[in-house]
Amino acid sequence: MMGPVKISAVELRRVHLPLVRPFRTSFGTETVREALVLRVVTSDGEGWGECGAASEPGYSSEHVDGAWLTMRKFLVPRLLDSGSVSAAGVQHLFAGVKGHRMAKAALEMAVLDAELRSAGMSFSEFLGGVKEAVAPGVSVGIAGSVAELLDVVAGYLDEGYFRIKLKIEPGWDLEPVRAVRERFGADLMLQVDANTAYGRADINHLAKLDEFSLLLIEQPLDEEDLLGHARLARRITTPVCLDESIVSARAAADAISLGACSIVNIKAGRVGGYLEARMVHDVCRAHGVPVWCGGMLETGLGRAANLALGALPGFLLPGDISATSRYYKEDITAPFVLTGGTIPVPTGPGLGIDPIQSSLASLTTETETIRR
Ligand code: NPQ
Ligand code: MG
Repeated sequence: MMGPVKISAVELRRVHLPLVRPFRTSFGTETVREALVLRVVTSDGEGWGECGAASEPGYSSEHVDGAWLTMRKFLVPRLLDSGSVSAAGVQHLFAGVKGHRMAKAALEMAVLDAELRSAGMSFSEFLGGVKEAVAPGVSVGIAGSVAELLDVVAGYLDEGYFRIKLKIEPGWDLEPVRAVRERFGADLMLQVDANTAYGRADINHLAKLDEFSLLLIEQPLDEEDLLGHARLARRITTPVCLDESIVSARAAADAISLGACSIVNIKAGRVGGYLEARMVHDVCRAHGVPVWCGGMLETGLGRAANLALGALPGFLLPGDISATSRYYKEDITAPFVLTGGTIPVPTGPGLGIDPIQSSLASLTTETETIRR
């Protein structure tokens, strides 16, 4: 049975995971994933959480230092003062704090993990997962040249990835997409992600992507520009998918009603937690809108939770859930690997995976423990 947990301490931890290759997007290049992971200590166990925020506020307004401060100063005291708390009640405790969804999501994840570990139930079972494994997709950064991009994509296809997502930006769009489509053929599941790099004036240009039969174009315009996305969606045949704009189940419902998207990328951090992520899934499913699981270069902890989320029935497209080796040589957990072309959804209690203490220790650059 699930029941509330009493939290006695929250341990914040900064980890540095070097990437196996630089990851370039329209908003910058990352060579090391700096992540904020945390542990809640309860009366009968512990729970682990991970914050999606990056070092810099390039993807969204949140970043590691900001999330750390927000947790220490505003969020963790509310958890510690609450007596006992259930994951379902965490957002209510945080209601007086506006925004900071990734910081809130990380704490909710840890409380949920603690609760589920105590109850002996997995994330997937709790969320309503129906799949035992998920099809892996891969997000491919902007390359130095088209030749280099083709080599990288060929490597991922050899490894068994089902779907390729190319990062695009003005000046790196039609040519690389054409080259990948020509080299790998019409059957390749191919999509693009602009991370808000275009404007409404680029609508005619983006329409030129239609000839490549892409699965979707992800977040071409500003995160606040739902109307622009609706106009774009009427002008092009490629389905429009939103990522950055979808910050809640309500935002998803509004975007769908406006015609701003016909597919939704779900990231738990961006929407404030795995419970809100499930609601985004439910809203989209009720509208017949397919969803897929986004990625934030998670450690094994976030990757485990994303696998559970991706097991829900509305996740109809392969997500940005890759094997650990796509990003990291060493992680804080045992690696997730492609087995028989898919990645198994963890089945153990909670996240179903634990940090490896020696790896966690060697990759950690800072810790802070907050007690009652
Ligand atoms: C996206 N993720 O879908 C994001 C963007 C992204 C897998 O494409 C550090 C931390 C670097 C988070 C780079 C993928 C990141 C990051 C890109 C997220 O838009
Ligand atoms: Mg995206």
